[in-house]
Amino acid sequence: MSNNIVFSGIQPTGSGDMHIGNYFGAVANWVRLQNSGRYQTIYCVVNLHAMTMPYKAEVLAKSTEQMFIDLLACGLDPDKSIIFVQSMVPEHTELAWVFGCVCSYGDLTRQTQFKEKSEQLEGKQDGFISAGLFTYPVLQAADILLYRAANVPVGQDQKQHLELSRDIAQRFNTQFGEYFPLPEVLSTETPKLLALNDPSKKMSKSLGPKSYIGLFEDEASVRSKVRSAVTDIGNPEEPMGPGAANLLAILRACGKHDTAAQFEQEYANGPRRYAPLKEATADALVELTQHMRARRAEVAADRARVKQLMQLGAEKARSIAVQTMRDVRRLTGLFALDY
Ligand code: AQP
Repeated sequence: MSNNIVFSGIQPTGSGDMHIGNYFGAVANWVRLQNSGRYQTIYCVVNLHAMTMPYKAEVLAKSTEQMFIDLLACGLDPDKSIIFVQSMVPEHTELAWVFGCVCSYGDLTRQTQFKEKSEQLEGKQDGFISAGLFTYPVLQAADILLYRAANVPVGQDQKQHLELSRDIAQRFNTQFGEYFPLPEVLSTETPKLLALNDPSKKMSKSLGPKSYIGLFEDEASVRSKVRSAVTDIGNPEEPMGPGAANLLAILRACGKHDTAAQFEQEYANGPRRYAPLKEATADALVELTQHMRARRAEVAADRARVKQLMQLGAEKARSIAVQTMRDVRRLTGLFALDY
């Protein structure tokens, strides 16, 4: 069962800043899909997911609004897409409970994101690891399937969770009757950017600001981070290391295909000097972040409109979510007030 419904979400974690991994791995594609006119696109700031790691309430509230603004600045258009905040549609958590009962404990224990994030927490603060972090992929399946979306544009790190969403949909359909589509990943050409300071890991908000370039970061900071990005020593006898390849991937993602091809040709024919590559990458990123900062300032200037769009987006999302939950309650034998 396939359809043209697209759903994806982004967490407002940390300071709420989107990084270029989020942008090139997912959000830039969200905008393309929206503008293609071929899909019904639904995008969400998944603030409930951000609660699975230690956080402060006042920071979460601020960064949720900031992420909503940032999505508009990236080119999401409320006239073309449904854009909303997850906690404003309570049906997400209701469906997550139902899905928790058709998802096996064994499948959840095999999720690598839980392993990685719980390792990050071990030894930190009081070493508290929430059950929410463990059941995170169940809520993610509910996010997608509440809108019966068959298409999910995400980065490579989310592939395993998507497979679990398919298993959950499949098990639900087998037990209660064919209802949910089996969602598929829509990947970009940049499905995984690596951390600048440790290219053995993916660029990630939770690895701290040295690992990523924020999409709205200022020039001095962009240049300094790219300058100190970890690369190999440029020995042509050795294969190129992942750090240098990551810079080439960033250049290409910024649309500088010719420059990237020139560097590749140069490196194939002789020693690899990375200073010019770093400079070109920084130039491309400064161009991008300057443009994004200007867009963000424009959107943020009208806060009343932002609040209104948040409300309207949630109302549109909810009109679909309520219908799905009505069907799900009927199929699963649950009583409700309207039933
Ligand atoms: N490094 C990356 N390269 C390509 N795509 C990426 N994504 C994340 N990191 C990369 C994609 O961005 C979308 C939104 O991600 P998210 O914020 O919901 O969660 P995440 O994947 O956990 O991103 P972070 O930065 O690693 O956040 P923290 O550290 O807070 O968990 C997703 O589609 C993701 O694939």
